[in-house]
Amino acid sequence: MKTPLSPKSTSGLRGEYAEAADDFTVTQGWHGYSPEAHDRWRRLYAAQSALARRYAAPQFVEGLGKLDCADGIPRFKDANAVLQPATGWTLVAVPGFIPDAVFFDHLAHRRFPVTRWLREEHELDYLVEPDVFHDFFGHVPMLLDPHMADFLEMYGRAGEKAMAMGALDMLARIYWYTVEFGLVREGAGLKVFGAGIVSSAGETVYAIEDKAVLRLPFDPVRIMRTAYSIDSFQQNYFVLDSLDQLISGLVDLDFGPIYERWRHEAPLPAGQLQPGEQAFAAGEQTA
Ligand code: HBI
Ligand code: FE
Repeated sequence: MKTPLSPKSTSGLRGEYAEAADDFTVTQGWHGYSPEAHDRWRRLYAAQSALARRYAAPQFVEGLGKLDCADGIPRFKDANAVLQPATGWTLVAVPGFIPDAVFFDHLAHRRFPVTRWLREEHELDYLVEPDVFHDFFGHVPMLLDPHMADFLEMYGRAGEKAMAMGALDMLARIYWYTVEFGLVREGAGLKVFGAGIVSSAGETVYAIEDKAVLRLPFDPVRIMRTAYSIDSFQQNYFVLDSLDQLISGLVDLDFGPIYERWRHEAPLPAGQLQPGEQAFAAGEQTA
């Protein structure tokens, strides 16, 4: 089940699953990061934190500040000392992607899997797999927000039923269009909070400023029916009224009948306005 070894690097044992425990956790191995890797983190942090101050939700910016991680690849242990008293979450180190059922089980128990290795110099803006910059910089600040904290546990708990009903794709789209690529309304403007956006320089600007990309109001059933791409900027985003909607918009939803109704239908293509829908304009900046 565990994938074979790939060449080791000094950026944190990329793809090294051999030593993982049954729940796919590993030790972070913080002392194994090279000075070059820490320097790469510092440059990624400087660029993305500057963009975040302008384009990201205040909850993200505030959470990032509390993590105090500008100066190099952070120790997960130090982050846990901040997270645990705040929202009860614990970071666990993993070698990369882990099986769906294992991922859901960690989330259901408020453990967030963080990939331990850092991207290489030639893949600075975006990579398809999660690395420590995406997982830590992108996700951990929002784990300090009580709505995201509760929502991720709910998502983890929902996994088993979705898998049993053959509707994992539908549930995964909720995660994709919120946790990874979510936007939220903030005053007169729009802000980003999804980890896939805030960890990418190009997509942070694009998601807010592009004149043509579709920004649709948050609608869980619409989201569960909408395809996405993993290797290009998104063709549509969904906009929350506030982060509270992660809870209020989903707790009362009866997923069983929704899965039943749509799980065998082809998803709606990304980037297409459906009849009767209205999109948001590009977000004017609220300075
Ligand atoms: N593993 N490390 C890691 N990170 C993810 O985001 C992740 C995963 N395994 C499965 C998974 N995501 C998704 O396919 C589920 O959310 C459905
Ligand atoms: Fe992610």
